[in-house]
Amino acid sequence: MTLSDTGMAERLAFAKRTAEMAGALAMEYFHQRDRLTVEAKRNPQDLVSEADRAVEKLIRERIAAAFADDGILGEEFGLELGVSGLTWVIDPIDGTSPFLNGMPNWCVSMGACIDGEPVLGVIAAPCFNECYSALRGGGATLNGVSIRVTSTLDLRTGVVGLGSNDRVTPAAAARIVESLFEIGGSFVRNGSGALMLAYVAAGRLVGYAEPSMNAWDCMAGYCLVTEAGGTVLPFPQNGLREPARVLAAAPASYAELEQISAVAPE
Ligand code: LIP
Repeated sequence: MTLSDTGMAERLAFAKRTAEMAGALAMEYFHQRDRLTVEAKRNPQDLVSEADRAVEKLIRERIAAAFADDGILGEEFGLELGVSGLTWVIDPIDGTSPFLNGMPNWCVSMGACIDGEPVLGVIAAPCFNECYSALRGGGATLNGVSIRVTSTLDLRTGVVGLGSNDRVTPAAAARIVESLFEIGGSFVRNGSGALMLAYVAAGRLVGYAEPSMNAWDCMAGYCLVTEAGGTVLPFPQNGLREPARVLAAAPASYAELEQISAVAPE
């Protein structure tokens, strides 16, 4: 299944505008965090507030008005099937924990898939005035300027992004860190997998690894990394419903990072 180049170009322009609007709404909530009602989902580290729901509602309403035949999968309101062959994959606020704790490392992530393959990615980070975007076959940009994965740094000279959650045993997560340290590597975990994938695409991180991640956290970032010349571990063709292992890196570092991060989630 494919959509016309025009159709995809229209969706990219729409996604950039929508992510900008969604980011502005999220910022309003960000500046009023003390008034939010925060709920725990799977555990006390897996949080949600009305900010997440309101931002996803805005995005879904705009998609329904502009591309009524497209499907939508969002973190907070689930899956609505479409008939166009394209499904939007949305995380309204990726990095909910940093967001609720007053830190700037969060983003709005809008991906789109055709037959389970990421074909569009827009990640807006309002606190940094940055918007990453990519269309399959069209390259990746940061605020309109072309970006590429690093061709100079590796696992020993650069920094790796890591993610983890309760679906991964503490021992497994620690083993990844231990293996990275054993080769003289270094890592960051900023709480937003989508934003760290965008940093891989921009050459700021050498790679990103997370043993179990949801589709809405990674599909936009996967499109960005691929279009920036990086390598990604394909997300399973399971309808995007179940979490899966996520791995993305500059090509020269991918195999070694795959080996270092190969742990089984719970
Ligand atoms: C987050 C992901 C991150 C993961 C966190 C959390 P959220 O998404 O971006 O990779 O490690 O546990 O799931 O919940 O902030 O949208």
